[in-house]
Amino acid sequence: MKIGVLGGDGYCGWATALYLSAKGHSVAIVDNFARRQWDHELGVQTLTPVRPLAERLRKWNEVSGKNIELFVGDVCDYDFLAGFVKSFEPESVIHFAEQRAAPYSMIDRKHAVFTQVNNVVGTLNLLFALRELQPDCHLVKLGTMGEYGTPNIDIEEGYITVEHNGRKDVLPFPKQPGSFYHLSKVHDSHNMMFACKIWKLRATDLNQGVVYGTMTDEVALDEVLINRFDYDEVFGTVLNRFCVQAAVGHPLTVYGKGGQTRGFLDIRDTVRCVELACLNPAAPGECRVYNQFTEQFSVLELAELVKAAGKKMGLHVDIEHMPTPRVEAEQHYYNAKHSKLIDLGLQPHLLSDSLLDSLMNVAVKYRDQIDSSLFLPQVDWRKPTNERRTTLSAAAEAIFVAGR
Ligand code: NAD
Ligand code: USQ
Repeated sequence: MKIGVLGGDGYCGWATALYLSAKGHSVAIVDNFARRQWDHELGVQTLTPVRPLAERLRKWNEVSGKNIELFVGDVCDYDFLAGFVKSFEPESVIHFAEQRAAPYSMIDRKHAVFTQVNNVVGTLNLLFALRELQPDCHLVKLGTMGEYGTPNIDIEEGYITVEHNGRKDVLPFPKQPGSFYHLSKVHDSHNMMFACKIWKLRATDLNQGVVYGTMTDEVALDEVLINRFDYDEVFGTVLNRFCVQAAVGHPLTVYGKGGQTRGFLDIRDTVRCVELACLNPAAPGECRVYNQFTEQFSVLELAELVKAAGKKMGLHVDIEHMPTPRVEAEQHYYNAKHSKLIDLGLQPHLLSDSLLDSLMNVAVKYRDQIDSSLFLPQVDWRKPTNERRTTLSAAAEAIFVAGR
């Protein structure tokens, strides 16, 4: 297939682009390198030595003999995006190109506005470009499990049958997201459902859980291909952070009681899920939703697992409960359905099999690069204005100004 990977310089996008290319699909990456600028803005760096995209693509060509096309630009720039769709003519577009950190969206007003403009406008532009130029193309869009929040009932895959006053209907599952970032995904979901209904576009919304790990078969071929491993308080996801903290003997930063339960998946399952969605496209007019995760854990369970894995490696690991900077339930019911991708053939990698190889070993290997000052949370959901952080990167500022 001809597959466009929007956000292909990022964590999920890079692993996915290489995996699909290795499988023989014809792949093009679209990215404006915004994420690299946000790292500079915050003064943070991924643990692993991520190379410039052009260098990564040259190395991929050298080791695999395959070519990935590159379109550098902003999906919020309609002319650029339409130019990509017109020239590449994708059969599937995978849309990863958003600002994806909940803490980044909660820094202050500017970062909240920027996150929602970047994410919602990018997706709207894509919907319009597909309608105008490539209406049969299947949109595979990354949503998030966090759109649902933590309701006191089972979470379905996108839709729920409701009986009310003697009548029955299938309706979108209620959304109760926990950050302005997660809210941007809810807005995207609504825009996609509406566009599929009125224009008969075809779309799959992949409500992904928290991704962990850095190694995939393709990334492991050469260090120049290495993927991101974020561990700072803004972009670092919880399991990656705990492994890096364990590697340098820093107590694991469990927010509050640690009963926050989420769905998790290995990056190797992210790439496979996306491929399964592409190979089994939605029908015209259909906006289907898959919950994309393989196992659920509480934050405290993860901390205990990392502590035990650390012990096997001779590391002494402590767990520290600290006041949560977020507004979220610290103990709650959580049971989210996730069978649709399994039904399509996903064979999950389990955390118990990959914790040491794919995570702890990488954290220990790059231990010298770890900056412990990035561990403690500074972004506080209850106090959004932090003067130190009110400067946006130049690219973000331009989008903020355009969208305010
Ligand atoms: P990432 O920040 O590593 O990658 C995102 C990429 O998109 C970056 O390379 C960035 O430069 C690019 N980008 C952002 N805005 C853009 C724009 N306007 N134009 C062009 N390029 C743009 O993020 P990730 O972890 O790879 O996440 C990818 C997607 O998956 C996001 O939509 C995220 O919400 C979703 N997701 C991620 C996780 C996770 O744990 N990482 C979990 C669930 C869902
Ligand atoms: N947490 C800690 N200690 C830490 C870091 C986080 O206890 O040091 C807790 C958080 O309070 C939260 C949970 O761990 O309860 C998960 O936090 P996270 O930062 O790993 O994940 P989150 O903010 O939810 O966002 C990440 C990705 C986002 C994606 C989302 C999937 O950054 O792009 O959408 O995971 S989900 O959580 O299913 O919505």
